Amino acid sequence: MPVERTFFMLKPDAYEKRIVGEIISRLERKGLRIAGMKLKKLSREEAEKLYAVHKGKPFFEELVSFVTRGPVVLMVIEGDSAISVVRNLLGPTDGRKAPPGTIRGDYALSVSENIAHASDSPEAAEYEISLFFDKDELV
Ligand code: IDP
Ligand code: MG
Repeated sequence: MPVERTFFMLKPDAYEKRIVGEIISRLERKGLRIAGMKLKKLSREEAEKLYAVHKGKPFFEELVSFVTRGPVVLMVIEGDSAISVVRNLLGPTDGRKAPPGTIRGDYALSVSENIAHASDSPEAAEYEISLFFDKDELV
């Protein structure tokens, strides 16, 4: 099993609900390791870069204004098959349909405000990590 790094972001709704620690605990309890972490309020430009693949979709503006409305926690998570493992822990996009036991299934009731983001492929992970972390900021 390959050791991978994935980009994980706790969105402003997680920060507002004071569940940042709880969600990070779930990742650690799984056996994943924190390789990088920052608390930051994203600029519009940063949000547009992170969600560049969604530019032009009907929810794009709502998404950018949501993820820029308050602080987010930017993280690099490392472990065996971390990209797919973290996506599976997070659960499907729509919190109303996400199964119990997943992060979104347990904490989200919305398709837009759904607690966290995680990279969905090795290419996305590399791009998303590079948006927010220099090499010397990862341990
Ligand atoms: P993902 O976060 O599960 O990978 P994506 O389809 O990549 O889901 O969408 C990115 C983000 O855009 C979602 O996490 C959610 O915040 C928002 N989003 C996706 N689809 C909708 C929608 O239909 N309405 C409103 N927001 C949406
Ligand atoms: Mg996505």
